[in-house]
Amino acid sequence: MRQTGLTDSVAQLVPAQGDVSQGQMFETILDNGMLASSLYVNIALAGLTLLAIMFVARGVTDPRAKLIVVSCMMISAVSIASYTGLFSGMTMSIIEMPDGHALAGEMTELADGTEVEGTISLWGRYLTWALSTPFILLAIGLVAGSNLTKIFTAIVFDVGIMITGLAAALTTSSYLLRWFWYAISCSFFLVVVYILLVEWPKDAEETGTVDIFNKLKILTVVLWFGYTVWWAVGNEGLALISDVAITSWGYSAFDVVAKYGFTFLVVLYVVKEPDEITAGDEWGAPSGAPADD
Ligand code: RET
Repeated sequence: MRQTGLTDSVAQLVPAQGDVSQGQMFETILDNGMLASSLYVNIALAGLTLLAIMFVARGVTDPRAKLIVVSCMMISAVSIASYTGLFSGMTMSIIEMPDGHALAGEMTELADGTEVEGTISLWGRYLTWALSTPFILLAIGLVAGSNLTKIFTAIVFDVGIMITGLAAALTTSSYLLRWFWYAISCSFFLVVVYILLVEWPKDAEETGTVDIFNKLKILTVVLWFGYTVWWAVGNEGLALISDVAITSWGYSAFDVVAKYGFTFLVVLYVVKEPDEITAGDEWGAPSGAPADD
């Protein structure tokens, strides 16, 4: 069937998938229990986290505290949507690795027994990250009491990490180019690390949130480096871990702490509405709004 519009453009971007349909991809995931569970565990945990936040934070009244809570809710909401995209076979493809890659020439057997040339790429994961990680950084930046410039800078470089990571994962023309994209992505990552390790600690010190900020900072920096190293050793990089399901489970294990563990730390701190976090009823109101007295 002819594809149109957005699907057409995506089809041009995503390396040729031969005749593998979305249905065949979906069946193949279902058939691979380990791969499937690495995805639905994320959907389930995100759902439970959302429910838990709704319950724990139902009494929060301060608008600034609420913004941090909403930011945390978005981490899970985005994950539900984008992992459903992956699970349904929509944002994953069979791609043929370039010469030089350890999995070049590899064949994949689909659930219906057909053998196709290439390996499974869960490229939707990078889209997920591009949409969910900005909310992680927004939450930390707000906890640190940082300014718009630094929060914006952290977020745009973060989106840059994920989009160039997507490019690294989808490059099939040259093995070297895959690593070139990876290097670009890492340089964006260093900007985020700089903000986390140098800029925001100063802000958190001034704001008085240094204790909680330090926990979030360490958790984030350590785990985010984990993702970076995992890519290099996983099936898309050096393929020291060549199995797509194990690679996927590694990311999901990081996710549990980087998203859900992180969310609990932030929300449990914010619901107490400490003075360092709150900003009063007028916060964020249109500047011309009449005072409430
Ligand atoms: C990639 C590969 C290219 C180089 C770098 C990467 C870093 C990824 C990171 C991901 C963090 C994801 C999180 C997800 C939570 O939902 C794209 C793996 C630097 C830091 C926190």
